[in-house]
Amino acid sequence: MTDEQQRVIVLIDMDCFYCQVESRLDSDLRGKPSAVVQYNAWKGGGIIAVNYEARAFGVTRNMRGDEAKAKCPEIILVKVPEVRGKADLNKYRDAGKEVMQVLLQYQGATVERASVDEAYLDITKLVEERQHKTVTAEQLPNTFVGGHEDDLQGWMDLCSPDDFRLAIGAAIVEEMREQVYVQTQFRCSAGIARNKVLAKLACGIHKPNMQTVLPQDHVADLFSTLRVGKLRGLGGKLGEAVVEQLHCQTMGDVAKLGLAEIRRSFDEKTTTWLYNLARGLDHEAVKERDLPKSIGCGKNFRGPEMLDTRDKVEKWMASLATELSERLVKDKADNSRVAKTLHVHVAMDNGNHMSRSGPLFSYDRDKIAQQALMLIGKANEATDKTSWKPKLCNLSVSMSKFEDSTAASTSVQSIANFFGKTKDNDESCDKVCAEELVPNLSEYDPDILQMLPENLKRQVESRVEQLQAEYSSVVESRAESCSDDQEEDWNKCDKCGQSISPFELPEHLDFHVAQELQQEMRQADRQQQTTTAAKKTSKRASSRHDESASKKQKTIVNFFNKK
Ligand code: DCP
Ligand code: CA
Ligand code: CA
Repeated sequence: MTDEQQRVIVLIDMDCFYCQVESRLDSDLRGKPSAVVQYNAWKGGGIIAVNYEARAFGVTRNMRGDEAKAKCPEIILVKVPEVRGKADLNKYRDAGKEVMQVLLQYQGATVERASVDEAYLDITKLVEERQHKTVTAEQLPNTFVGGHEDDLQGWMDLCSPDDFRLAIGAAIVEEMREQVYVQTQFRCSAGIARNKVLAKLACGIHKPNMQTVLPQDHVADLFSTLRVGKLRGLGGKLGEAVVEQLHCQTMGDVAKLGLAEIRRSFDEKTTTWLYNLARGLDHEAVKERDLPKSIGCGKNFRGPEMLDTRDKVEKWMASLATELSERLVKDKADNSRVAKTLHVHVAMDNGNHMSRSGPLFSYDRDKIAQQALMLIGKANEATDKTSWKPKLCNLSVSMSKFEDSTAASTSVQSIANFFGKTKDNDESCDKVCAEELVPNLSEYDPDILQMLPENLKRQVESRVEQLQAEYSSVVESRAESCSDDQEEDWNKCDKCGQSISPFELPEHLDFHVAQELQQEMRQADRQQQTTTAAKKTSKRASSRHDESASKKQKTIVNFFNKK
């Protein structure tokens, strides 16, 4: 028996999460069909979360509010608040943190927060502690076992000792989910299996407020009809490549292939991973992580609202830097940590992307904006002073490389002591002092500036500038080869393939909602134009139609730039 067979891995995912957050705030929503919508300006807004009462009427995510009303007239649509023209998702993020706090109470479990509303847990140790105790079906009132849906006790009586560990795990997860409910009032579902991929898959089988155990011997059965794209890691481009290049529709099809056949289309690492995955094996560890590794925000700009002047880029950068700064300050207070590296990403209308990183030791919004603009300066090919070329269709900023903020203040202390010992203040001595005070950027804390006399302060500032220039040129060349280590466990967005921190995914998906809405608006506009053109071919008629088209265009611009 290998270690792999012994692990007990859980995925906990909140049910219709944003809806639950809203109905905890407003008791009028409880028990009634509701959905959370964004960008209410167009056809009732884009739906991003639907509660189970509304799902019973056939309402789904990605429908417009108006469509939902047609399917379910009594549905209550709750709007996501907006700040500075962007969705403000703070209350959902905070609610997600509350759930994490409950899960972190389980000593011995490794908890990995995986998105705004889900977490993986490795509860192997907890299961081992309970191994001598019995578990009966009565302790598992909300549990299903894949392949044995009708006979939980029967399965428990006959299953292998290894599978029985999953049953013990299920008893623990019943308790955890109950605690989540008691402490937060939120309901969730869970999957219990041998690895992350299977736990995630299992979690979706019985929802809401249920949990599903997936024994290894049911995998082949399940995979025989499971579409490739349904598995974690295969939802995007890789899954498409499996379908197209290996001609597999289901995971069962993939399981029929040998290593050599897979190797013809994929590199060695992917080949092994895929081969194992098709057999229900996945070795990925649950990483201890309860806080996001980066904090960031961004905005997409489409069509007429693409950024084509310096002014616009500066205006939006200032707005994003303000949001980022607010979130970083809150994060510092909540989690006693400070981020040290700034990342900027831009997407251009010619299809190119650019990412740049550099050190930044301030949460001041102006400093963030200034440094971010400096980092993307080279993306602007315009020769005049006012334009920005190529136009930008996405602008994102984030900060990462967190350090303990209590440790940072100790370093200020020791620098202050050091300074107390120096007396000389001529320039060359200041230079040496500056080098000693700031041997490298990671040891620099801007707070020391306040303690220094003017001359030395200037030397320290110029030392920092020099180091920053050196550092950003290094990071620039590294960013080109896309090897930034922090992106390792980022998710690829299914819609655009961009790497996104799991914590930013809801916000990123929100960009796509906005984008799709706009495409729809354009399409409606084109349809209207075609009909008008068909009806009236005279010159007068077509000039009137131009007028209406430009009016529509303006409302699109207003809609996306609204404050
Ligand atoms: N979300 C979003 N846009 C998306 C997907 C999700 O804004 N395209 C947000 C709203 C969801 C939350 O993230 O409430 C969690 O997403 P889930 O996919 O887990 O869906 P729900 O929790 O809403 O429903 P379920 O009960 O099916 O998990
Ligand atoms: Ca969910
Ligand atoms: Ca989820």
